[in-house]
Amino acid sequence: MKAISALLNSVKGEKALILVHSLADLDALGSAFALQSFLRNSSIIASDMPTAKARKLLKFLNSEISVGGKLNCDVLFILDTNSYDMLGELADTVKKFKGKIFLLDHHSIHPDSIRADHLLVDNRYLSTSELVYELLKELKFEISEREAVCLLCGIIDDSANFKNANRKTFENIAKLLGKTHLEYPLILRLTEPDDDISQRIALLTACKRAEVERLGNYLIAKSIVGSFESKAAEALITIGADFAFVGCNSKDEARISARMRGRLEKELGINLATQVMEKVGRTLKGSGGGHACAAGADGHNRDAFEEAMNECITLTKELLERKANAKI
Ligand SMILES: [Mn+2]
Repeated sequence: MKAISALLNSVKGEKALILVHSLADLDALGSAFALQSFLRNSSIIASDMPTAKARKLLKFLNSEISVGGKLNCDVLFILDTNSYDMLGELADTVKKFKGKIFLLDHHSIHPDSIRADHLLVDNRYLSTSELVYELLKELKFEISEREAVCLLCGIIDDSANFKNANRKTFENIAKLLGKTHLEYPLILRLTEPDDDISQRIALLTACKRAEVERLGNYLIAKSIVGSFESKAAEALITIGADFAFVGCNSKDEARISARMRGRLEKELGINLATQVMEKVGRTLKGSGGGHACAAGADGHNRDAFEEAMNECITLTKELLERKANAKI
């Protein structure tokens, strides 16, 4: 942290671009706007449009980001991902980029990790926003109300409304709330998607189609939707599944979103990203990764979709059985 903050200080006047991942979420955009306030000569870029929730933040800020184009800068900051796959159409441009690259992220290091000159990748952080906030505190940089709201949105969203938060997160949230006159419910509303009927239909369809297997006291659910697979996987966990795998075999690629009930990471020592979805990503001839409790895989091998869905269940059952045997 100290080393990176010193380096940040040394480049703060240079022409910089802050690149957020494809389908930028509130954490990616929130951390990007906060970092941008520190870097005097910088702007934010992405390969495609941010998610609906992130666009809501953009509207609130009355701000825009650049989509696509050249990396016309001396220093490139990549936020909230360490995988080339997540950079969308800008991945190749980043590979060819000749300037300095900083990587700031809170995901586990991806096998196809982005080459960077300076990296701060720490999966103990629940969000890149919190990591950037700690960096700015280290730099004694006073953030304004606007950036405080951005960081709050990023932290709230990536901690799943504090479900995965730790003591430090609450300390940081309290400090950030102290910098804005906006009341917490209003900020929370900023992080909530506007009512979307197609999403609600997708979630209900996921429930209707769900197949559930029981292994001891654990319930493993799988389902298929046409879109919103990650929301659907979260919904299945909310209503009772311990593990949820929701797939979407779209026109261009097959995607599977995986979720595990939060407390099981400690209880079972299972990591969905490294022990399940990385393998499933290879089956789909793409990639897989993410976090212990929230992971995903995608690839262009759409014919292997069913096999990949079954692989999710088989691998999870194997992990659970191994755990049960270890107890005996
Ligand atoms: Mn994040």
